Amino acid sequence: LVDNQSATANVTLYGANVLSFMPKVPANMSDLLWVSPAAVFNGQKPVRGGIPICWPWFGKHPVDSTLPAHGFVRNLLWQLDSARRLDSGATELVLSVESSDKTLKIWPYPFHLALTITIGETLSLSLCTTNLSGTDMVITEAFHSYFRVSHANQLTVLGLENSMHVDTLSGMDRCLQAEKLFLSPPIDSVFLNHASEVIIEDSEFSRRISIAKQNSISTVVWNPGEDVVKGFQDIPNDQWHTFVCVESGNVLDNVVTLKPNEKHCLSMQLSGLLY
Ligand code: TA6
Repeated sequence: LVDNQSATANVTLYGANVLSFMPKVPANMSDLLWVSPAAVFNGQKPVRGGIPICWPWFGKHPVDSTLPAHGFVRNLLWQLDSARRLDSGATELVLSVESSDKTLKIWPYPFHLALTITIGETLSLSLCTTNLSGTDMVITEAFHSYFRVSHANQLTVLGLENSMHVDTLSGMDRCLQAEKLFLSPPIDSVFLNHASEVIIEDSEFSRRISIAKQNSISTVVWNPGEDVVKGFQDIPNDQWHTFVCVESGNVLDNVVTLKPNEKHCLSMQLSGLLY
């Protein structure tokens, strides 16, 4: 648990998941992040909520369906390399995980992966991949962020305009996302070639959540809706509307290729504004 002058936050080393972020300014800003009341914390299954790290692939493994969805680092215990207070008063945590015999069996590439979390008036995450193999490394990745909202079908998502929309619920055809997005779950949409800030506008909470990002050209918007949620043991059926996932990463066509010894950092900044 981190509690400084700007915010409180809760981070678990299992999957390097930021489970909670509550800025202290403006006062009474409720948690920006959502964790399911039925989340499992047994170290056997990723916690349903917070900001799960999808790496080194997003979604189903492209070839081997027996491999876990969204890669394998959200199922690993990460190590805490450092925790320090910055001059700004923010708290900086560095967590990391490296390839091992276990990971090399799943994915034959030596790697180092570090997550730098900066907890201040905004929450910043930077996921840095270093390719320790002697060949090119191709990854997809995402911060699979769960945001707490008033009602998932009363939200507007701004900033996706002019990106390429892939509605994974109705096939994989691509069309231009011309307008801002009015959510009506179920939704499982990928926005490709999208690099800009996204705003979740939640009028009932009078809150805008800003999601800014760097080195990311994909955004995914997901909410299962009242039927599909029944297939998730760790989401109560009557809670489907209390969250939306807006995921910042590089997915589907937007793969990242790292040369040997190359380092790539996916970064994101979250902040809440009351209006
Ligand atoms: O981000 C969208 C998605 O890929 C959905 O298709 C759904 O599977 C969701 O992620 C949750 O995946 P998980 O493996 O965390 O249950």
